[in-house]
Formats: sequence, C-alpha cells, structure tokens
Amino acid sequence: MSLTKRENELIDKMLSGDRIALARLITLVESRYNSVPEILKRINPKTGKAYIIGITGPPGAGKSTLVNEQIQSYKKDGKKVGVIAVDPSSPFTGGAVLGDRIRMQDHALDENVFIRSLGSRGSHGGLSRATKEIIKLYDAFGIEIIIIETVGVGQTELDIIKLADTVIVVLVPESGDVVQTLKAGLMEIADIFIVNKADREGADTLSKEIQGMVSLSPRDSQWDIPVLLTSAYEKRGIKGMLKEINRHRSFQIKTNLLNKKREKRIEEEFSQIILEVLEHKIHEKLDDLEVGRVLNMVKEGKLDPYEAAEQVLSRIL
Ligand SMILES: Nc1nc2c(ncn2[C@@H]2O[C@H](COP(=O)(O)OP(=O)(O)O)[C@@H](O)[C@H]2O)c(=O)[nH]1
Ligand SMILES: [Mg+2]
Repeated sequence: MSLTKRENELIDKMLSGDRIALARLITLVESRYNSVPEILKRINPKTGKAYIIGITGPPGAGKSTLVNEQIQSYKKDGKKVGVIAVDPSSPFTGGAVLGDRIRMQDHALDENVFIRSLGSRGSHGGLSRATKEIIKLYDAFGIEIIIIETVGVGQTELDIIKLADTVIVVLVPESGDVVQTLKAGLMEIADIFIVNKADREGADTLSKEIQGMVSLSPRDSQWDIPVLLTSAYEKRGIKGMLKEINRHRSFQIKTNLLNKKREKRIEEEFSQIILEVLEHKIHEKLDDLEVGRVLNMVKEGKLDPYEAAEQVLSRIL
C-alpha cells in the first residue's frame, strides 16, 4: 500500500516544520490509521537524533510539575522539546489528563514546545506502540529532547526503559513504604531517583532509604544512581536534576551504552515489524481457509484441536 498524494503532502509539511501537520500525523497514529506503517517508513530516515527522557512514578508525585520546569529550562536554551504524557487515568474519574493539559498549556503557543496527552482508551496493543510512533514523529520533526511521562502501575511504567535513554523515577514522602514501591520493579529501571515534595516532612528519610537500597543493589554499569531532592512546587533542585540528566547522557555516550540501547531498540522494532506483517498475512489467509468450518469440527468432537491447527497451518506455511 502506498501513500496518497495528500498523505505525502502532510508528511512534507511536517518535515518542513509545520506544527499542525505534526499534530495531524500524531492523531492518525493514535487512531491506528491504515497508512501508519507507510508514514513511519517515510519519516524513518529523519529519525534517530532525539534524546529521550522517561519520567515515572506514582500519581500525584509531581511528575508533570517537574516536566513543566524542565520545559522552561530547555526553552531558555533554545531547544525544541516534545512531551508525551501517558496517563491511563480515565478523564471521567481522574481529572489528571485535564490537569496536565491545563498546566502544560503555558507552553501551548510556544513554537519550540509540543505536548501530547495519551489516554489508554482505544489503544489497541498497548500504549507503548503509539508512544513509540509519536516519538518517531517528534524526532523527525526535529525535536531534540523528548520527555515521556508515565503514571500508574505495572507494565506501562516498566516499559519506559525500552523507550527512554534516561529513566527518572519520582517518589514522594507520602508514596508509602519505600520497599513496596521499589519491589514493584522501579529499582531496576531508575537511572536517576528523585524525591520530590522535599518541602514536606519525611523527604530526607525517604531519600536516605533509597540511597541505602541503591548502594546495596547489584549494578551492571559504572553509573552511580543519584538520589536527588526536589521541590517542583518551590522550583528547588531543578538545576540539579537537569545536570544529572546531562551527566547520564554523557556517561552513556562515553561508554557506548547509548548506541547499545539504540541498537537493541532497532532489533526489537525489526522483529516486531516482521511479526506484525506475518500476523496480518495469517489473518488474511485464515479468513480464506474457512477456519470456522474446521473449528466447528473441533467443537463437535470430530477433530482434536492439535490436529486441526496442524491442518490449517500446513496450508499456510
Ligand atoms: N508540596 C508540594 N507539592 C507539589 C510539588 N510538586 C508538585 N506538587 C503538587 O502535587 C500535585 C500533583 O502534581 P502533578 O505534577 O500533577 O503530579 P503527577 O501526577 O505526578 O504528574 C499538584 O497539586 C502539584 O502542585 C512539590 O514539590 N511540593
Ligand atoms: Mg502528571
């Protein structure tokens, strides 16, 4: 399938710096539009330059507030920055998505700042896929720093390590038992720990606890995971955070870790593309092969499922 003239024009516009074209393409990607693979294929040569920062932690930890401060700072340096806020909380109950939008709207009219919130609704095959694709669009657009904010528990939170070059885990004094939090897998993914809301009681203790865990945990690189105290609210500790992000970036360049991470990502992407194409082709064939008829025979007990699957597969492969 090739792109239509209109689709090609939209991509041309985006590549020449048109923000509206970028927003349209993101919408297409989010809606799992048919031409997405072709779009990504066309923009691929323009990608690979952006630095990707992941920021994760419990809801309410102050991630968006911290991201806001980061944006301000990158803006001052004249850098283009793109944010993807992956927020699975429903807009009907949580209000966090709306909150993010309102606060980040300070930058909405800024030429060099782009913000997109992603809900989990209708995400077919996970948030990470749409996130990955939006990263590519941002990257091709010429955005130098991409920040992904994820919230919640489980896979989305941990998946960030596959996408981000630097992972920041934000905790707060009230996030409860530190051991529990770290058991959730956050220990393994953090390149930088932040204890936010340092203006509140308990921040020092938490920071020491994390420090203790960090020093005990086995490490496979020479990177010393910093534990930083910030108060996003009072704009304290922001410079330190940015400095550590830069230090981590330099460390990874010096030790070739950044290249290794990117190669790994390409590897995963490559096998994912193959699997997707195969899956698609198999589904097409299955429709042709009257699988329903074979399935009915299994249901009626005339054929066992293994034999049935073998029969069908032998006609595909
Ligand atoms: N006291 C205090 N409140 C903060 C700080 N950072 C953020 N907040 C507040 O915590 C709430 C949640 O912040 P938000 O950035 O939306 O958290 P997120 O869910 O992690 O993105 C908001 O009301 C913020 O104003 C901080 O350093 N200190
Ligand atoms: Mg948020």
